[in-house]
Amino acid sequence: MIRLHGFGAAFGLPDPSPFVTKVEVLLKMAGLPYEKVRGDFRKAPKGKLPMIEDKGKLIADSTLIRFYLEREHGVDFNKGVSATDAAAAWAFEKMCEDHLYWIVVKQRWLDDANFERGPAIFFKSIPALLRPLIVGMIRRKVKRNLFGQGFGRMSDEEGRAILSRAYIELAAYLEGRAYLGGAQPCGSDATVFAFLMSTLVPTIFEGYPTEEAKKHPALAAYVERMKALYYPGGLAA
Ligand SMILES: N[C@@H](CCC(=O)N[C@@H](CS)C(=O)NCC(=O)O)C(=O)O
Repeated sequence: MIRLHGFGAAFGLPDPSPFVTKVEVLLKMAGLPYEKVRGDFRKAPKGKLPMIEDKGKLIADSTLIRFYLEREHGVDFNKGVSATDAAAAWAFEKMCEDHLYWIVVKQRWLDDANFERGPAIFFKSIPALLRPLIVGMIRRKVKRNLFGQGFGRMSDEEGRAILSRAYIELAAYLEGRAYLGGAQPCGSDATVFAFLMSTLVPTIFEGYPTEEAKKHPALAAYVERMKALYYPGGLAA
């Protein structure tokens, strides 16, 4: 059975990492049996999660995992989807991974109040005396990554302008279609669903990523449709 290495349910989400949830939904779409295990990103081939273990191999990176499932398990995530729809869906997927993701990281990790309400729980097992040191080190690393990526150099106003356009275009695209794939979900729906949930589901985080997402009922309706299909028993299931 495939083992999906993630961080474990948190913030009302199946996993705090949308990349892990993306892979979980891909596995559900493929109908492949899997079990979720608590991973250690320091032991992962690319130093990040998700990764999967299958047939004695470790495969890292959510997109490479998708390619692996297509190649090794013969899954066609775009079955019945037109080439034009698949192309647009792929572009939206990468918009979520390269824009939305980093903005959410900034919201959760750099804002002190959000950090205390959220990611701080990941460090609770560290002895109290050491904790501030480790927390400070990791938050500085996240800040450096955000600076390198670019959103770390932007004001909230600038980040909001870019994110709000992403939501406007996505909501417009979803107008009149149930899924990115059309009448049925395609592989990229796993991604867009996971990333939209990261702003729409947790109730503990404040800031513009959540405020902007809530302006578009089409996005919330889309998340509900996907939830009903892939998490009918609730997000922890
Ligand atoms: N491109 C990777 C991104 C995965 C990723 O960024 N994972 C984060 C959690 S959301 C991580 O493990 N970060 C640990 C680190 O950067 O040290 C994918 O698609 O799987």
